[in-house]
Amino acid sequence: MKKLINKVAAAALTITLATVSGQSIAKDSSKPIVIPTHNWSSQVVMAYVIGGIFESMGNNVEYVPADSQAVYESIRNGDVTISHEVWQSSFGKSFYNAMAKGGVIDAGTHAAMTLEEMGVPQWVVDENLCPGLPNWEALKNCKDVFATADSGGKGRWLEGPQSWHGDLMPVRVDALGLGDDYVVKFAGGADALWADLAAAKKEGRGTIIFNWTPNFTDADGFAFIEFPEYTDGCRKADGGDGSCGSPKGWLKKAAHYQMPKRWPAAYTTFSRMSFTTKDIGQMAALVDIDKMSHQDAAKSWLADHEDVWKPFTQAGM
Ligand code: TMO
Repeated sequence: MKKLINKVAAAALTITLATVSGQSIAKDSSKPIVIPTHNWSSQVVMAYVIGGIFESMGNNVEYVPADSQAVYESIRNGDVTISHEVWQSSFGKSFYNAMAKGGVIDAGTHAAMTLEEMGVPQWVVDENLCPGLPNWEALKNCKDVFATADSGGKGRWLEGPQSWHGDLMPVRVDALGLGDDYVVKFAGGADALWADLAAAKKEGRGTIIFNWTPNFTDADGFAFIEFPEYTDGCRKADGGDGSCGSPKGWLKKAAHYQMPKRWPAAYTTFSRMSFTTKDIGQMAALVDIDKMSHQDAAKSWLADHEDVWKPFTQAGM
């Protein structure tokens, strides 16, 4: 009797496996997968990298320029299919707000850890332009080091475009009691941050800019300022007083909730995608150092790193 049961069980298992492998060849929709592009280099290059990977699998893709906060609502309602760089500090709140309304899924986390923070080029620390940096309290004695023509005698923080995280830094300056000595100016785009880095180096002047890692600046050395530690709820938008730094954060992927059903193969691949600090730094450097177009950078990256991305497409093989 026991033997018979085993035989029956074995036969059932065989049938189950056959069925599962049969179902795994579900076909993706030929409708385009919509991939958003934002206004920093790694994100745009990675958009074309991921689009290239989907195309290599026979999928159709479409790219749309999108606001980096509003995109989560667009994913929720299906106008955009994915977001491939959800940075915790800047976009975590919008991502989870959209998810809570229904329609956005968490499609996994990249290997790279992230930080989005104000800082100075490493040489500013090495040459001791503001003794005590990168501890934030050193700023109390250095406003003149960071003054610029447009800063009204105060030290200047050159923030990224306001679309990235609104009044986060102006609130922080005041919350830390630095408002009398520092003023926040918003850059028109990421290129203005890199232009200021280059100009400051040439002129030998200190500069405080918003920057992040992974980025192309990882290679040169960039010192992020150490502010009071981030804790859940410390920001003004979350009910706190705002006197905290940014989290050492995650980098996630998001998808429209119907992507797994409409494009099962592409979704499986997307969920397995995980880029490292090195991968993302390379994608940014191809544009910001090598001056390639985003599309050419993506082609070049895909050609040189098949060992990284091909395995993402080979689930269950
Ligand atoms: C969202 N960003 C990486 C520019 O901080």
